[in-house]
Amino acid sequence: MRNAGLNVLYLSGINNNVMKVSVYLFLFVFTGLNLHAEDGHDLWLRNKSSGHVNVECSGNSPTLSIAIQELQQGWQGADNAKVVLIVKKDKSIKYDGFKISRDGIQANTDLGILYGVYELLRHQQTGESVEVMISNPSYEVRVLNHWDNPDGTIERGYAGHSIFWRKGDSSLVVTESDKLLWQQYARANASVGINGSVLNNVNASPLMLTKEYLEKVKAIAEVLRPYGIKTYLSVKFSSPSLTGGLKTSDPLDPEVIKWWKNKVKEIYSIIPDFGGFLVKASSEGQPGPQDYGRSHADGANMLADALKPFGGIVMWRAFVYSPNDKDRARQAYIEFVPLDGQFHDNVIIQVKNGPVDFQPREPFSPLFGAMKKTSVMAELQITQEYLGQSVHLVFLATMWEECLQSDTYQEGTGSTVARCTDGSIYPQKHTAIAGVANTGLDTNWCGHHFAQANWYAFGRLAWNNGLTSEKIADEWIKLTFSPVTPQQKETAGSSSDWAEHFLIPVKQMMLQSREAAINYMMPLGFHHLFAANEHYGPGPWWAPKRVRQDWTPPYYHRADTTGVGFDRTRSGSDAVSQYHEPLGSQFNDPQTCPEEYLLWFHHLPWDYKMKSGRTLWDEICYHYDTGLQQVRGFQKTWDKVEPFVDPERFTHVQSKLRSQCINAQVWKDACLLYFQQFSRKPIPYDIERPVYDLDEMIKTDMRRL
Ligand code: GCW
Repeated sequence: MRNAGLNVLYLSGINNNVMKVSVYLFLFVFTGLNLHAEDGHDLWLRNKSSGHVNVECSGNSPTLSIAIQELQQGWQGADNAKVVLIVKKDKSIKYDGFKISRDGIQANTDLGILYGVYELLRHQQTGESVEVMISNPSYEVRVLNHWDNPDGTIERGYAGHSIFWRKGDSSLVVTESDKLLWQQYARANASVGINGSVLNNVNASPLMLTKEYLEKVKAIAEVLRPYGIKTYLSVKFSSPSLTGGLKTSDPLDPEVIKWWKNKVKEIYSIIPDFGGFLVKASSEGQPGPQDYGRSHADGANMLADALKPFGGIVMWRAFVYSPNDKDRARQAYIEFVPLDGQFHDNVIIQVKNGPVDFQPREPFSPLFGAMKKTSVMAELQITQEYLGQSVHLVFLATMWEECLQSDTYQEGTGSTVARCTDGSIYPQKHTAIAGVANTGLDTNWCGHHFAQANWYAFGRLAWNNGLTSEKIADEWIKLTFSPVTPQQKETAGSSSDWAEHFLIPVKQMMLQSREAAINYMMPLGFHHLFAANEHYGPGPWWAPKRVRQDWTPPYYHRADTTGVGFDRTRSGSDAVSQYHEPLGSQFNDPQTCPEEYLLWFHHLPWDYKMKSGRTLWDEICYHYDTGLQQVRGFQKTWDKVEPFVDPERFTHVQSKLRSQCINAQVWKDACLLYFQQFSRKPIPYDIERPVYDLDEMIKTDMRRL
């Protein structure tokens, strides 16, 4: 009743398109209760079959059984159609790719068949015609990185505790409900082509390599295996001395080498298809080879050699920076480029998309394309650490598309980040891509229903790095929100009605959402303006004395009365020179530097003339205000689509958007009032005035410490 009451009240407030609304109102009041509540747990896999399918499959394996079951449960093609599944080698099919023909699906592997089934069902369920096609993955390894700790907490997790780990007496017990959840997780991943999971935080606990924990990893691996998901672990580099009783963890010490070899052997004896290690070493206080005077290559190669006989890989992170260099953004390049050619062929260097740290917008990391004799993979962040966490609606595919399609020029025009990492340009033995997961124990997995779209998008881009965000959003909305029950279908009307009133506006909202977040948080190349270590609210002022300077916003924005921005030009930190020409010169000159990166590369006076003819200060003000207005627009869009969404998901998203709007206002007010102290100029008078008080905001943030 409560929902029906709410709906009536709410709908009566809509005043345009009166006829249509009254029809919806009628349907909604009397059938609205039947728009059955959805809690989001089914993700994009809500669609059920609408007819019978006859599946013919010569092989027999757990993966093929899943493929057959999926076809039967999700079939929406012609009733009684026949589908043949054939595992047969074909040179045009790569890795676990597949071929869909009129008769069915062919692949080199059982897993390829399963992927083909998901593709076929996706086409049916999104209304895309099913054509004869070959689909090969862009990357061999498509892996989620879980920053999950053994006690069940998740670093930068915003959707509840870990689905793998928990604290307390039952921490290592595996229950039936654990297994069910892991199976649902594996299915969701497989449905978008993800084939690996690193089960623990890169800030790794050495516990993870102990016998007890490895037994639990084994249990997880058994559930994930039929879905083609390999398990990987993050390892602490000092494990030999921390848990192995050795005096050192020096990678060149024979005892240390032996310890790792034995450990790896033990792992493969219980998890025969184990994928390998992910390593954060000599980074943010984590131990690493540099503690022993050794290089990243020494450390990575030692682990890689231990894994080699079993086919395992090392994903070695390049997220390194020390407070001593003049510019954090330059350091990974300085440390890693000289090591190019020294890494063994089962090492992949894992590089965050930008040179600093998953900011709302960064130029691509200059390491992409610069390491020509080393496998390099991109690390994207699905969890929204710096993008509103699980409160803000931000569709990240546009950001990842921007990065993957950035031209590095390293081997001539068209050397995009995608092509520099997927083996099209450099002869990499292994190709891979990683996404830092946003999943947790929340019923809807991701904390925000729209955050599911980011998990989905990562998988789709990992499979096909040329997909557009528009296509991904389109698919996801159709799979996640299309009417499934007869009542929902009736409410939605014809499919073109649904497209006009739901699909198109919601898609537009998603596609604009990241730019909106940039506008109200950090437009024009601003970065790292966050308060404290939470990385949620604004704190351009935040600089406690005890905190390293390169962890505080003033280090990045450098505002003073003469201007604002980080000078990374040739006369500044010279980070521009890490980019291949013509980019280096283009970024170096404020006239040719794209305005979205302006304050990333330049310190400019407040009255610097922008392309719009406005001063820099005015332009900053308009961007912040535009961001806020965009969020208000999203609220309107969402309110208007209420008749098409089940009440549970509708109210959940509506309430998140309200919080997002409040937070966007805080961002705008905090940044404008703070920077105004330096610009000493008025906020343009046609912009709505701030509503929060700067001193109050500063005090609140300080209290959050
Ligand atoms: O962005 C920073 C995060 C840390 C994270 C680190 C990393 C896992 O704030 O929480 O640690 O990056 O990527 O290693």
